[in-house]
Amino acid sequence: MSDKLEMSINFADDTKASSTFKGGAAAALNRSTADGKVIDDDETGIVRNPTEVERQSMMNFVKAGKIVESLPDDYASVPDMELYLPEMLTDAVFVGHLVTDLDSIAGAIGGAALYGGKPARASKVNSETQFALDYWNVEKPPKIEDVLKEDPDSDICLVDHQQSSQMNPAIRADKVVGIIDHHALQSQTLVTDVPVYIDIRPWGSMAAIIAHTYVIHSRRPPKGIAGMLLCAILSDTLNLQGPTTTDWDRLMVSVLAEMADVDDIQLLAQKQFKAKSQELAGLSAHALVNGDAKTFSFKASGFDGTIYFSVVETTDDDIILDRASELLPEMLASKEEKGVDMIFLAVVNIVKLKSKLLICDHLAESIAIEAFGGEISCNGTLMDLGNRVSRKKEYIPVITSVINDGWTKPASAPQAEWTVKKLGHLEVDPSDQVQRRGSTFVHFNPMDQSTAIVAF
Ligand SMILES: [Mn+2]
Repeated sequence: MSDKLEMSINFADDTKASSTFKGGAAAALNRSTADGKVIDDDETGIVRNPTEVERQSMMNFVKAGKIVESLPDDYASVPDMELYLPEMLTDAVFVGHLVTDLDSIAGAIGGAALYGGKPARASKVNSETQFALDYWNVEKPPKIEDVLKEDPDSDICLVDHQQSSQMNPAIRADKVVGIIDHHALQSQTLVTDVPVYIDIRPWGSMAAIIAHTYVIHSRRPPKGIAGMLLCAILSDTLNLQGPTTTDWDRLMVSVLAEMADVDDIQLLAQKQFKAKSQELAGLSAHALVNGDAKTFSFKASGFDGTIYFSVVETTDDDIILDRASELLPEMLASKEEKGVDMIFLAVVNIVKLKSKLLICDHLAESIAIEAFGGEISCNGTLMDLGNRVSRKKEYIPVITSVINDGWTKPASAPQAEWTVKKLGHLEVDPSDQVQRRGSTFVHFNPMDQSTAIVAF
């Protein structure tokens, strides 16, 4: 366990009883154990490591609570100097990028509410965004085309982008009065004739910038907007795990969770990822493997180590399983990166209520055979788990009994299909997906016993 985590747990213990702050951490704190774990399920009593978003919220919830508590109920009592907001944004239309995402929609809604403008959407909202709108009961912003048809002279504040190629074509460049963004300034950055209001910060999400601006202007966003901004940070940072995540994103997650009254940040993140998984086109292999993963520790005679268990819930598991040659190496890379001993990825079809398990090495295969005994295909990399669908109730308890009942590592190790040659690094692509780049793997083909180097 890291020193940081140890500190947070002690800290949490001191404040658990007395604190009225939540900051998304209430559930994790209530379920935390003396040795820094979290009870995953009351019935089975199985414990796991805190997820990153739980770990961060357990570290930040008191700080965040105090920040929120310090905001005046009536900000008119704050000196004007501290309330400065750029007048040029008043009445502007706030709009995000094409192929729009949650950060763009939440940023437009939050920015419009903060600066006194109107939100709009640049394109159709995705399933993750629709989830957040429904969850927080916030109205979907109108189409930018419709807003501009009604009022063609509207000023525009671009949020979550500043590249002209990402702008909705209905927007005239000379109407842009503001840009609030967190992306690099590249060759297609918008050119303007006059100075515009610009707030670009190298943070993990645009929503964190809006949240922070609310706070430094002594304002509280309404609960629904705080919730939208919270979900947007979780989306862009892959639940605070992405490489662009900053301490500001981490702190704003706790501040917004406090404002939005969130008890269980992990549960919210899980529900959101499930909604995101309904549209698989934009999901990277890294996001699929790490979007909803939990780490379980074991201490038995035959196995003393950790298992990283990922779940992707989807309506179309074939689309995911078709990407096995991308997912299996990513599983191995994530295993190495997270420093765990074993990794599984269960792909759950939530319509048929059936699941399949991706297996990337012989250790995992051996446990899976004893635990589930399902039919194995694809050279030992895929097991049919039948109608099991719950990690909490049906996967982990069975694996736990197998290990506690004396499972031991198989003696001989057949050549693995995939091995990591070079881990590479994580980066955030232009559509804000966390991707692995610069990695190489060795692929062994058991059919003809050949090997090949595959780069991602
Ligand atoms: Mn963004």
